[in-house]
Amino acid sequence: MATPARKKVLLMGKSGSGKTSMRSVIFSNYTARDTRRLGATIDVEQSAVRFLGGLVLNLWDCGGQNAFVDNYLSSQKDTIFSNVAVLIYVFDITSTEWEGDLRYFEDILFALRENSPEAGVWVLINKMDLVDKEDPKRKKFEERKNDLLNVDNDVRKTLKDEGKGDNIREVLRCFPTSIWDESLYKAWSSIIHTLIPNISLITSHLTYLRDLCLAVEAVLFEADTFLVIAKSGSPLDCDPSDLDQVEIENGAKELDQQRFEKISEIVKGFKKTCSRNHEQYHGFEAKFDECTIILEPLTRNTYIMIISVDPRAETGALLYNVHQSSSHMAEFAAKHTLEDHKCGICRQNRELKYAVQGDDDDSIPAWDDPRP
Ligand SMILES: Nc1nc2c(ncn2[C@@H]2O[C@H](COP(=O)(O)OP(=O)(O)OP(=O)(O)O)[C@@H](O)[C@H]2O)c(=O)[nH]1
Ligand SMILES: [Mg+2]
Repeated sequence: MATPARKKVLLMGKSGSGKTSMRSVIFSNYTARDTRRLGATIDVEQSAVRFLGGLVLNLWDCGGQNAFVDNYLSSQKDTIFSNVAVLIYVFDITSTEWEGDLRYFEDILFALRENSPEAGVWVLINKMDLVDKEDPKRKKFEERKNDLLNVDNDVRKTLKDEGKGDNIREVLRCFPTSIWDESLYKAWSSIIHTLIPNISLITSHLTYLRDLCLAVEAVLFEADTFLVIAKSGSPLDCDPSDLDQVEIENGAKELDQQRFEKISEIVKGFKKTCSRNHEQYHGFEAKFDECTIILEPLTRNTYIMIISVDPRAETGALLYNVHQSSSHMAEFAAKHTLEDHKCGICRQNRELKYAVQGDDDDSIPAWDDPRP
């Protein structure tokens, strides 16, 4: 039986910052309102989320009360901080104890960088909805982000001086979030995107499919969470200067940068309404004067959205292309080397390895199964 790629994800931050709320909205179909019922997390709550065939996230939701954190940093240090793929650290923007919060964060960062130097670090400054009215330009967020980057630099420098900091990956990334809007999806999509094996290959296939359909955008969503996994053209979080030709010609720079996350939030909400009414959400097609859109299951665990502005585009033709590509899209990342694949994109990328850290099992499953 093939072993999936397991990634340990630590979810940490002071009590009440919103860790369990986020987890519940993204992975357990809670609404933001439902999270008001959540109690404080006792010690560590572990859960495994199967996320596309080849990737399983082991989420460690670490209760943030001081007594628990003190244990994480002492008796449980090795258990908590070893083999971590990603640390997601959540702050409450309304906290009145910022200096203290920073000190805790610094201690956690030291423990992480020492035990899992290659782990990615994502900081989510949460509850932005509570301050956005009084601080629309988000000055407070920027100040806090700078403080965090300084802490990260200090930690690196100290570890380097001690001869320990050689493998530390890129600097931490910081997102403003609220469980009440699409910013939560934006942050989590960016995190998950970096964890998916062969994401560049998925992106190049999406781009190929977009061009084949004479479309302007093709976007991949995970079926349960509706997080954006990848999009055609340029990388998910790229600078406007890295957009590809089709995106530039179609004015992607001027479009709402949160457009896909908004769709995630809307469709997720719609799916919930459907299931409350004992209906199942299957897909969506729309033809307007200026564009045609489909949002269809692509593989067992993904949906694809294709947007075309070509007046000749028929939804039936777009659907046909999606159905035809489904099984190959599901299969291509199954192997360590893509040499024997007939697909031109796979052949071009034949050196590309199925990059699963510490896992050299040849029988790793494909990144997803074909459509049922
Ligand atoms: N306004 C607002 N409230 C939020 C947000 N995120 C979480 N909350 C609320 O914050 C409270 C605490 O959230 P939890 O998710 O339980 O906090 P936690 O970080 O898991 O806390 P511990 O388990 O004690 O570590 C809940 O009442 C949530 O509804 C947010 O983005 N905005
Ligand atoms: Mg909790």
